[in-house]
Amino acid sequence: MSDGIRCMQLRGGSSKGAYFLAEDLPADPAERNDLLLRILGSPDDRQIDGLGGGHPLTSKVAVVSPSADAHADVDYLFLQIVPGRAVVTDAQTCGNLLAGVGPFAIERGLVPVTGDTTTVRIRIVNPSVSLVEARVRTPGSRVRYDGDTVMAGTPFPAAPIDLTFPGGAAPVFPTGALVDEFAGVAVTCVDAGMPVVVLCAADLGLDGTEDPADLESRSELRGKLEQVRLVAGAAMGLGDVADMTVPKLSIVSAPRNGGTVTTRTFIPHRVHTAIGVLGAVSVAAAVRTPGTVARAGSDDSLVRVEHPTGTFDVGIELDPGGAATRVLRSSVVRTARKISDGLVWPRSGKATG
Ligand code: NQM
Repeated sequence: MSDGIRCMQLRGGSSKGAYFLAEDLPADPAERNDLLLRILGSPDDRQIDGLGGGHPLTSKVAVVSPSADAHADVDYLFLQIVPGRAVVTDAQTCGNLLAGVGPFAIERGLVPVTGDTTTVRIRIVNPSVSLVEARVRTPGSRVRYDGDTVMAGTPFPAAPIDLTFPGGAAPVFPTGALVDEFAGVAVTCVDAGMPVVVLCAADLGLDGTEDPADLESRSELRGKLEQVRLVAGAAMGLGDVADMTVPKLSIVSAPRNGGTVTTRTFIPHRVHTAIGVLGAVSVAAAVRTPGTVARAGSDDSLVRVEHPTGTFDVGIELDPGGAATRVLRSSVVRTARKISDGLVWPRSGKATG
């Protein structure tokens, strides 16, 4: 592979990633991962020799292919390329990069435009949600990126992309309890598309509105959270999560700006400047279930999740049942924008060599 490789860069929601057709990458996962490490610039922590931006939110890959599933148009495989390490993980999906999958599939000719709005049915290959419908604005037979939708976590308005997730058969509380105590801290473990451990700010001696950089600088707090995460990950059925990017840790407190809840989210070692899409859906499921550490008041299907750079609105309908609660449907609005389309040249050799 000494030639350039076809690649499109898009901002998807409040993240940024490199999008590939599966046919443009090696079929063998080990070979593919090594190539992607070199394209993104890991294991250098600044990723100075690649496309990555030196932060988990800007070191992401989407691999898209036609789907064999009759209910989907395309398959979407998300890969987190870890900055600073030679690690590529498919243990989680990414609802932010998901926002760019519909536009990318249309641009690459995998899905025909069907009018002013084109619905792209996406099968998510990673755990733990499967089918998604993305409604992409396509006036004049082209993907429209410009628009007036303002999305917190992103400084410029763009065209809306509506994402609808059907519910799953599995309950959203994978430990079978609404509250567990791990490493002396009361938590709620929830997975409505993203495994998240929810903790109360007050239980950690926090106010809940701290800056991401402030939280990242507290080594004692980080040590405690990692202790909780390792035990919680095993209890959630994820096995040994030491080298995994899940579960995330969302610290909740009372809303400050008219929303439903305030969050600060470790993903899991850096602090998110906003909150992940499916991470927010998982928090919303906990917020609307009586008995969790995050329970907030009403049963309104709109949950307004405050985060460091604004508020993220999640629509969520639950089939209530305590620890057996299921999600019937959830929805969010995101935006995406094509940044570049062309060829990328990976660093030669082996990623770790
Ligand atoms: O939770 C970051 C992001 C994400 C993931 C992370 C995401 C999601 O904001 O669906 O989008 O939690 O690692 O891109």
